[in-house]
Amino acid sequence: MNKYVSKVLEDLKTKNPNQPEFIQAATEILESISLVCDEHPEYEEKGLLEMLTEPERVIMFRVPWVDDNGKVQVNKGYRVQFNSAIGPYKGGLRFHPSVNLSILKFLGFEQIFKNSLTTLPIGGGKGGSDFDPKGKSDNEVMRFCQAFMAELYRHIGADTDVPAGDIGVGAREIGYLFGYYKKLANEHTAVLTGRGLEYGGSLARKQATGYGLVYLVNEMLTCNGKELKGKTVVVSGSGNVAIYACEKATQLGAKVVAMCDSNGYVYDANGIDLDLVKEIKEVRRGRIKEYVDVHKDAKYVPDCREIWTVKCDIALPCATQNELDEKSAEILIKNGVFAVGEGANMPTTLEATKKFIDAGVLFAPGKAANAGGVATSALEMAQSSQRIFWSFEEVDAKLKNIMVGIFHNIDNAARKYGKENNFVIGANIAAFEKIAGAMLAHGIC
Ligand code: NDP
Ligand code: 2IT
Repeated sequence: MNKYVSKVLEDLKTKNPNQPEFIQAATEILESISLVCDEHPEYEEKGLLEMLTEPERVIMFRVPWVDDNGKVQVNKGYRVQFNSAIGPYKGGLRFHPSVNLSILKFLGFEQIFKNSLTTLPIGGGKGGSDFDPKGKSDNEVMRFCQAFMAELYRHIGADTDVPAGDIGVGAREIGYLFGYYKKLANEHTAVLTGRGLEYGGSLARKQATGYGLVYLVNEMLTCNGKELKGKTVVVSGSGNVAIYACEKATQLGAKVVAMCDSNGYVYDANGIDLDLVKEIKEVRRGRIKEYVDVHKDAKYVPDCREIWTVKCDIALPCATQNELDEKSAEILIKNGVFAVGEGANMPTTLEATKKFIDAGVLFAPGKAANAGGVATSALEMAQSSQRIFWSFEEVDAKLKNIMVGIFHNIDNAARKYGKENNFVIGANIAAFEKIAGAMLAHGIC
């Protein structure tokens, strides 16, 4: 490995000892760009990698709110404003009990590279809270969102930092967050994306991450003499990304046979009944095991990690980080998987990723494969700036174009450095070259 890269990585590990997810994301990216750094000794003199791996700003705050029993609850709130070289900070908010600084720094760091790949003018950020929306009443969720925004509003803005959804933050939460921002700031601007269609949102944003994932995977398959049609697919998760990945894969002729939530997975040999999944998850906010109440011939297994034992041609992990480990990768490979597309952020461990690449599995990394969500967020911002709305077909066509473009960009970058079909290295290099160019142009700041 390049000496400068290895020194920055060692320092990063020493300085952030309790941040395993951040170290994991940084290790993958820094190792990938080693070849580029060999060609650019000036990066060291300019301190480029030290600047890149340190967030521009981290905001941490308390979020006190009152539950339905009149008891005061206090959660942690965060916004990591990681890098604004290419555009305003942009990235989702995650509400999940596991949220901590390490997870938000890994997500924010990944987001810089993902947003660079979209070709659109957005920098990288991420935020959230250890608040768990599960099991809370709508009023509790509203009071929490208001308390969260009561602090966050002073740090964000349509040209400064534009949050959106992520795990645990969907249409309901964005609505409450937006309503309170509007009240506090006294302005109706594109300060959040994923907004409802009635108040500035974009058609196709809801579908964008899942559809975009399948558009990119489809292009990767086509360019490698394969096709999606007729293939068996496993999609983990049953949230926003998973549902629309399942929808697009099915529309393109694949059969999705399994989906999950954090409690367990369902297997339906006839192909997942997505209308039922939408009804359970989007309407009732229920659990995936309710699927087998309707489809008696489907099977429910109360262990989500076991989903990777289901035989498939294509695996689309769309739930959360590190959900697919080395052992699962070995089982998938043994069962004949030939493509993996990461709908979630860093769902595959470093060891599992290596297994897939060494086995010749076509592996589309999340920062490229799931970039359709944030790309469409940027299209939402563009529509807001113009005070107009594009049709579903227009947004969807732009999304598809962006995803196909991303695949060719990362494919070309991999080839340029002699790493044909290593799309992990290709994505990291293609993203980095643009970020480095912008940062160097701005000088030391
Ligand atoms: P949702 O909250 O809509 O759904 C999350 C899904 O993942 C649920 O099925 C949830 O199950 C499951 N899940 C969450 N945490 C865990 C866990 N610790 N173990 C097992 N399963 C878990 O989130 P999204 O669909 O929006 O996000 C899914 C992934 O996609 C995340 O990694 C996110 O960062 C990434 N992503 C999202 C984008 C977006 O536009 N929304 C864009 C790009 C990436 P349960 O209900 O049981 O918690
Ligand atoms: O991880 C992601 O890219 C997201 N959660 C979407 C971010 C966004 O700003 O749309």
